[in-house]
Amino acid sequence: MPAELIDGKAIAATIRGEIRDAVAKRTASGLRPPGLAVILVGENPASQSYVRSKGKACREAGFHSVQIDRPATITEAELLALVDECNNDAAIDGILVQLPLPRHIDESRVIDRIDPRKDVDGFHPVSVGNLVLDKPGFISCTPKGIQELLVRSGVETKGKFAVIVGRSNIVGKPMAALLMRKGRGGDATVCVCHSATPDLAAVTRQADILIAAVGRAEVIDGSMLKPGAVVIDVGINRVEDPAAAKGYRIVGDVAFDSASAVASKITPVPGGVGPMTIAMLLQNTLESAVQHDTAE
Ligand code: BQF
Repeated sequence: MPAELIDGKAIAATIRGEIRDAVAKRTASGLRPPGLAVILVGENPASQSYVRSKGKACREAGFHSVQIDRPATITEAELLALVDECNNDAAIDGILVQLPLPRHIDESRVIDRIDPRKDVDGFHPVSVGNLVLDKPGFISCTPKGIQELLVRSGVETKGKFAVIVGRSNIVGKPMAALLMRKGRGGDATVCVCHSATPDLAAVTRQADILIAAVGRAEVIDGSMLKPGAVVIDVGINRVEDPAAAKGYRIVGDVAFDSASAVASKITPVPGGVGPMTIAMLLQNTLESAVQHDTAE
């Protein structure tokens, strides 16, 4: 019997509906809609597509949505000045600088410039510190979305052995912090594997919950899983496929068919983690707006 599908697209749509209702209530009572500013530098097609999806999701939820496009030739100083403008704009609750940035710009310097009260991507060092210290603050959208996916799919994390493959700042590290926290969607025993892990399969075979965030196509297969494991696939990889309409198709970090034969639950790619990332961006921006109301 193949694994049950964790339908991220459907769960994300439910969450976006909840957010839309909350926004409608706000505006009906005279409060302003949450505002998100997305800064896009250059013309990376994947980035353009991600930014479009974010703007569309914002508009559908009733947010005030601003997209700020700048050429790849923008200087770091100009970009920092733009972040400052957004920091000082009272209609903006969330600021997102789409990554990656051109090589001549220091990403970390730009992220550091975002007011942590508007850091809806959760990438600022203050946000990361708050997460680890269990203090209130914004949580990186992809790991937050994965935790929400597990909770809403009825996957118990407490007391489970969770293995994360990949140690990035955006997924692996914050995912580990979230799963080891106390409470809902937490209380797991967490292990983080990476390129220097000697026998990856020996570790992944112990996982009750496996989170694949490697960034390489289909490197996790069924032989690396414990029977009944819950598998979350964070990967978005292009593989050439002459038979596909665009000449390529998108696959995850998990070999889906092989893994599905062993796992109890699994997320698809596309339609798994990706849509949850967008839903959590909206949730963070709504939370930010609520914070800004009470601060006035
Ligand atoms: C889906 C991202 C790598 C690097 C920078 C839905 C998205 C993706 C997939 C999406 C991602 C990945 C985003 C699906 C935003 C997630 O249906 O499977 C939505 O828009 N994402 C990003 O902004 O920057 C990235 C991945």
